[in-house]
Amino acid sequence: MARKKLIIDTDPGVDDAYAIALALHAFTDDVDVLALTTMFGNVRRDDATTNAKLLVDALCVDDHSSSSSSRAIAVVDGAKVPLRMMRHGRGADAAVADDRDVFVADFVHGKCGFGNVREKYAMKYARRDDKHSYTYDEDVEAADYIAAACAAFPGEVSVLALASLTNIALAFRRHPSCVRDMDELIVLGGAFGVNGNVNPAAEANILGDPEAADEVFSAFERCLVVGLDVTTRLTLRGPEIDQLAKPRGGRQPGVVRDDIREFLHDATRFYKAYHVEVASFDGIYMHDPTALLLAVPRFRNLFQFREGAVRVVTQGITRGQTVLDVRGKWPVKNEWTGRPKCRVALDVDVNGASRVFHAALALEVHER
Ligand SMILES: [Ca+2]
Repeated sequence: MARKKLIIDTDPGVDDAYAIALALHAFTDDVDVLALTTMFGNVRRDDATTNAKLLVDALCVDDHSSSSSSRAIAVVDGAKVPLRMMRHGRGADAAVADDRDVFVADFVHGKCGFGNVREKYAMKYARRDDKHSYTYDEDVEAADYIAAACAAFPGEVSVLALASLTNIALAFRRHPSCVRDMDELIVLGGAFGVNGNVNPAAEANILGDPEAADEVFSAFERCLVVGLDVTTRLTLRGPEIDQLAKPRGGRQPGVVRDDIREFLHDATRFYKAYHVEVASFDGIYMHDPTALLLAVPRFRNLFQFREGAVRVVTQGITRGQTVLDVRGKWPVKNEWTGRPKCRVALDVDVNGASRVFHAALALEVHER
């Protein structure tokens, strides 16, 4: 089967780094990563871009077989602020806006987004010859890149959205044909039958830009969504994270390289400490990697879906809440009527998905 062309829209971020490492080292037979498009979220947009460049250089270092692609991966700047902070409807200022007031989750991921170890690994993976594994053009913006890539291969390019949906909403606003040209949109976000992770109502990615999320869910037909109902059930525990520091030796297909496992181990320390402190949980949730599993067709049977229109609350105390219409039929028309149906993952084969993660990260398996 042909590899799925994938753009990863991301705010790296420790769990973004896991997902991108898996995409570029472990699932290379399944996905062909065209680009990392960046945006605010776990960190400010400029840090997100710096981190995306570091990830591509680290993951695709001189071993071309480990890269998912024979061509360079594009790193593309996206939105610095959510839609409501932009002065223009089509977000002409999206990539240059003043982002001093944007909320970022640096208390979860460390100031740099990689648990305060970015500088160490930036030095390790620095390219002295200035030959990078990524391409970067400061004049190209994520929303336009996404639309152009989808137009170049109509029906073939999917987007894995690991952050807020600002870039996607702008792509649809500026380039309406993108709604037709994009293959699938896989969204990490929302909480359907459980509390949020920022407050009882809202999950972080959706709360980062509720207006964008509601626009995207209301516009696009081929949307797969996975939120906290599922992602909080897939974890790496302390002892499993410790194993990442132990080299497994050699470069095996389908497995993340040892030096990257070591990087993930180091970057996770700060992120794990947050989970220990806030949730008394010695481990981390595999939010972003779970969304990547959903993007890979052979892993889709690990999930159980419900289908229905999704709306996002944009006002009041439940701002950012995601509400899925599983009933579909109502006696009178409502705000969900006639909207596209998303496929929302609400349950997961925990052992099956954990086995996939363990194998890809070369961890010894302990059945739960
Ligand atoms: Ca993310």
